[in-house]
Amino acid sequence: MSATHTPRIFSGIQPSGGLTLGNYLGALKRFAEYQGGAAETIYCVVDLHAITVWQDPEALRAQTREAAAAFMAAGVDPVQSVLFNQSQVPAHAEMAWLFNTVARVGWMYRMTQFKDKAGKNSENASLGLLAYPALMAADILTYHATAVPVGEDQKQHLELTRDIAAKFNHDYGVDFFPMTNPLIEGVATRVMSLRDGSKKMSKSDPSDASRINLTDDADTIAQKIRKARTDADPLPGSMEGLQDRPEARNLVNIYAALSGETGDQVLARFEGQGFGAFKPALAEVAVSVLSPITAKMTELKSDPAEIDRILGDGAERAEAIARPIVERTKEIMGMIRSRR
Ligand code: AQP
Repeated sequence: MSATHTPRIFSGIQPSGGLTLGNYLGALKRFAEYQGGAAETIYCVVDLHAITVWQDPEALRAQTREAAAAFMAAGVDPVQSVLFNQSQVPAHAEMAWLFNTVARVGWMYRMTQFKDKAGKNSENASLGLLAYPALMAADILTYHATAVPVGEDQKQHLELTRDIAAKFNHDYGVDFFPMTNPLIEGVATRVMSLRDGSKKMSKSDPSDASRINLTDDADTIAQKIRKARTDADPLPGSMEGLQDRPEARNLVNIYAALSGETGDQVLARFEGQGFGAFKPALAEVAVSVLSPITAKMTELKSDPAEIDRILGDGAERAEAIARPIVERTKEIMGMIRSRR
C-alpha cells in the first residue's frame, strides 16, 4: 500500500552570487505563482550548498540577504510561504548525512553539474561538491515535499532524489519517502548565456556580460541585450525556424517568458525583422518587468535586520515540519531516540 503525502512544494536557490534572469524565470517567478494553491510552499536560500565552492564569509552573508530579498521582491510572501536559509535548520545537514549512506558514489560521479563545476581537476573539488545531490535530496525529503519547481538544469538531481527515496524505502522495507515530482514548466526552463547559446546563464559565469543580474539598472540591461551574441538573419514567423539558431532562440524565449506569450506569438509580430528592431523591444520588456523587482530588492536590503528576522522566523516554522521527519528516519534506521 502506498502512503499518501500532503501536497507540499519545496525549492531553493544558492546564494553563490547575485541572482540572474535565469534564476528569476526558471525558479523565482514560479515560486510566487504556486502560493495560495493546494500545496504548502516552502522556499529556502541554500547557503550550505553555496559553500561547496569557497565563499567569502562577508559576501555570503550579503548574498544570502540579497537572495531572500529577491524571493520577496519576486512575490514570495514570507507569511503565506515558509522562507528561510538552510543552515538555520539543522535537519538538512542531519538528513544529508543519513542519505550519504544510502546514495552510491557512482551516482554522484555521473552528475553533469559535478563534472561541469569540478572541471578537469575533480580530485581537488570539495567532497561537498560531490555529495551536493544528497544534500539536495535531504532538503526536499526532510519536508516530504511532493513537488519541486526547478529549471531544466536540476532535472538530473531530482531524478537522483527519487533514486535515494526509492532505495531508502526499499532497503528499510518502508513506504516513508514520497516520489517527488519535478515541476519544470514554461518557456524559460533553461535561459542561456547572452554570450554563448550553448551554455546556461549562470550567476557564477566569469563574464558579467553573459547574464542579466536582478540588480542591473535599465541602462546595463539594455547594453547587455544590445551586445548579446546573435546572427545576421531576420527572424522567422515561428519557433520552428529557430531550431539551429540557439542565440536567437534564447532571446525570443526570454521575450516570451517576460511578456507571458509563447515564442510563436512573439515571432508573429517580429517576422522578417532583424535584431536591430528586436533587441530594443526585448530590452524594453525586460526593464519593465525587472525594474520594479530591483527597486523592491533595494528597499528590502536597506533593512538587513528585518530580513534576518524573517529568515529566523521561517527557520522555526521549517524546523517544526522537518524535525519529526528526521527523527522518524533515524528511528527507521535503528537509532535509539531516548533523549528528552
Ligand atoms: N539559466 C537558467 N535558466 C532557468 N533556470 C535556471 N536556474 C538556474 N539557472 C537557470 C534555476 O534556478 C534555481 C536555483 O539554482 P541554483 O542557485 O541552486 O543553482 P544553479 O542551478 O547552479 O544556478 P546558477 O545560477 O548556475 O548558480 P551557480 O553559478 O552558482 O551554479 C534552480 O531551480 C535552477 O534550475
